[in-house]
Amino acid sequence: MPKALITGITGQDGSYLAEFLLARGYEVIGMVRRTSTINFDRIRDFQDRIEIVQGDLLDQVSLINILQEHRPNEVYNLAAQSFVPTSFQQPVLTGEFTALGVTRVLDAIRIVDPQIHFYQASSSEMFGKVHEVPQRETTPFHPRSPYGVAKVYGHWITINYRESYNLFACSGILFNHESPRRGLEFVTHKITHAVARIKLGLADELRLGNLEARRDWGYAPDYVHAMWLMLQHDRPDDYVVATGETHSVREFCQVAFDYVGLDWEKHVIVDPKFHRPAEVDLLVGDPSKAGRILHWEPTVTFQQLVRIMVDADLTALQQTGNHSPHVG
Ligand code: NAP
Ligand code: F7E
Repeated sequence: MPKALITGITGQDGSYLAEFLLARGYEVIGMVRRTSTINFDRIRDFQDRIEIVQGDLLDQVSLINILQEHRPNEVYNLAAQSFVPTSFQQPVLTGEFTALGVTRVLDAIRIVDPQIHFYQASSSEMFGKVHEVPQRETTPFHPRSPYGVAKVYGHWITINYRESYNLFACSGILFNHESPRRGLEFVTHKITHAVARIKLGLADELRLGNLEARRDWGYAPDYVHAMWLMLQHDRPDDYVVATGETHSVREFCQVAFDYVGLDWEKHVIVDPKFHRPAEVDLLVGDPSKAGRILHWEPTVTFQQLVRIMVDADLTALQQTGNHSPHVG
């Protein structure tokens, strides 16, 4: 039975990846950091089928010990401080988690078992102020936030360990991917949750920042499939994972409000509080390399994604009377 270690298992992607690997007969080890209150909402449904171990990207010894004790065949490094606005408020901590944390995991692999296949969660935020449209694996990086800068470091240290120590280390440059399990602070879930609340008469307005920003939004379960495919290939490499379509925040609002028969312009208020010190205006990926080599392609369209998320929020609110953001 193959064994996989997932850092960040309590996050959106970690929870989908764990389910995906369990369905393929993997033994799944999930690394969680110590917190005073346990937050296993996203993994509650299959918690008894995985092994939870305590460790932290800030603590090298904990990473080495986990690898020595569990001897996984594959390591998926999904843990990170992943919210861009927080990276402006806590730039040093973001660098510790999201940049240096990658080196700690790679070095633990180099020390304990260099045969491990390693996946690094790189990001389209690395392209930032884009140098070409669409963005592909060879597009130069120009990050626009401490988060983006940290991800560039994580990307290059992954390549460096592959070239220096011959590790099977892959970097997936994933464009935004969403789901009902997305954190409520990210714009897609913030919108669909507000749409559901407004529809049910629980709220009346939605305050947002830049409505003109454009993103290439895909469906998270499709994207964890791509992560796995990278580690099954006979050669480690880096891949853009995206839909190839771009839509603005404004369009996302339109489609989400329309779906429940509401006029978005009556409810959305632009609040400068949500503007960022530097913005990423336009992202759209070219996933043709992943299509050609991994035979990966997205299965959910933009319209379907919006509907999946609005439906899940409506159902959760109707069932609980309040929100249950991470379930579904
Ligand atoms: P997420 O929901 O924010 O989950 C992040 C995970 O990292 C959580 O499980 C969190 O644990 C864990 N974590 C944070 N700091 C840690 C530390 N010091 N030690 C151990 N664990 C720590 O993120 P996601 O959307 O699933 O994304 C997964 C990865 O892909 C991240 O690296 C993200 O930057 C990257 N990425 C995401 C997207 C996207 O669109 N979703 C696109 C490209 C790349 P707690 O539950 O304890 O907070
Ligand atoms: O913002 C604009 C905002 O926070 C998207 C992370 O998973 O994807 C994510 O990063 C856009 C930005 O995601 C609000 O200015 C407008 O232009 O949903 P977001 P993100 O910053 O693109 C990448 C690929 C990652 O790797 C990251 O980890 O929406 N926007 N108004 C807003 N954004 C938020 N959050 N809230 C607003 O009110």
